[in-house]
Amino acid sequence: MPAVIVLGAQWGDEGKGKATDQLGTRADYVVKYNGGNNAGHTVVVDGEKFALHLLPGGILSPACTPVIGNGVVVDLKVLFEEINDLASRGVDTSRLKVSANAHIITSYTRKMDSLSETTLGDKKIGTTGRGIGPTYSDKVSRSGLRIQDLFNEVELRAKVASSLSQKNILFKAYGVDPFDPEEVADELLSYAERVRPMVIDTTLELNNGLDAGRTIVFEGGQSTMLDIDHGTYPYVTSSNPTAGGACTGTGVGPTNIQRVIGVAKAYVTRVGEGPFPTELLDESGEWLREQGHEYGVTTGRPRRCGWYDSPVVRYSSRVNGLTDIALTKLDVLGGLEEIPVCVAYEVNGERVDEVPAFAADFAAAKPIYEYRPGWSEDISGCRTFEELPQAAQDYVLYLEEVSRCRMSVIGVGPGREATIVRH
Ligand code: 2SA
Ligand code: GDP
Ligand code: MG
Repeated sequence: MPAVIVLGAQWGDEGKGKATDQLGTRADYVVKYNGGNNAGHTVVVDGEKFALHLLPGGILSPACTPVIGNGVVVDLKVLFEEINDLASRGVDTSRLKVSANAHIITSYTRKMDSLSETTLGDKKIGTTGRGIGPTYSDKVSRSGLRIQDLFNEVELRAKVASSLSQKNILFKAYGVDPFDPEEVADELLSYAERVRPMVIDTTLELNNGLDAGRTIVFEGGQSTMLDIDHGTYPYVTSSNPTAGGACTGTGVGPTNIQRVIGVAKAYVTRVGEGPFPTELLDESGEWLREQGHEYGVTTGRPRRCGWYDSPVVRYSSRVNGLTDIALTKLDVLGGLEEIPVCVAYEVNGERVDEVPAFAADFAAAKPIYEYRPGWSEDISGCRTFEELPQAAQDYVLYLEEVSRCRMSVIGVGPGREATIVRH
């Protein structure tokens, strides 16, 4: 495996952290290619739980080099808090590499995020409030700050002053205290010497690594349906979690990528606002939330829960060119008499088999369900497909058929070991 992408096939929190960590134990590099500390990836190693936000999954594997790629947005305060936290738990973080081209989240882009949510009112996106959107807006409008700017004080101060000359007008108009450019620059510069040894040309490092026969796992943050291009716009994040983002977010070409693994939960969750056809607003949704411990890793928000939506996973399979699906949290469904699976939608009285291209149609989509028999056994100890109860095997085979992608790995618990590998 020269290079493998691991990305979310639904609306996030499918268990990408566990999948990346597992592959990371065998890879030379784990590279984060999009997003920032909006992500929350849980990894459980020997019963010990780690919640990673900005640091790539590979940080927990001693032989792996974790890399923050150019497509990531970096909050330096959070970066060092996370490094300190892991170091205090005995994790060696010295191998971390950071792209000189990654953009920096600032105190003012964080404030823009919360201000924008407040002014949107009941049309708010439900962001994590980490400054992600405004930092990517600055990147795209060519007024962003990059990690390399930390090493040229004069330039950095000028860039901060230029950016704030416009933003402070907006802040004042909304009754927000303006930011002092010198204070903002001082804070950013206070991290410069500490981050300097980590900063390299990550694109060159990764391509040289590939030439030398090394292996890479690309770790997607958020998920396909939250993608700025392919997700449920505007209820999306501001980056490309989809497979193409792994190339643009790292500078590694698509011809190096051998497998694209979509991580999909055996049901669906979503945090934040936006359409979600199979959402359960009744006690079944409550049941899934409690059984699956569905609360945000970054914000603690309760996740919205619903049944497996196969048009969404088919869509994901298509836009990412998935070669495999890792199906997670199958164990959570134990105890149900029957399990609904969405196979198509009804939109304005008509059956629609695929995710509609028009947002208004997706917002109006009602799920059409097929019902599969459930199982009552605890499957968390199963380690082969054949050990699963027949109904659980049949459920997986059915999901495989309706999702049109092979399900190569099945998760039956949060730990590294609670995994069934089929292919
Ligand atoms: P943002 O902050 O601008 O990226 O928010 C835009 C939308 O993207 C969603 N989003 C997420 N969805 C699921 N999980 C995420 N990470 C955390 C976790 C979330 C948390 O792992 O639990 O703790 O709440 C994540 N990050 C962003 C977000 O909900 C908006 O819908
Ligand atoms: P990510 O953002 O995709 O990495 O996922 P999160 O870490 O936000 O949420 C997934 C949650 O499910 C975490 O608490 C994981 O420890 C847990 N998890 C992952 N795979 C499984 C599984 O197969 N079964 C169970 N019960 N929990 C899992
Ligand atoms: Mg998560």
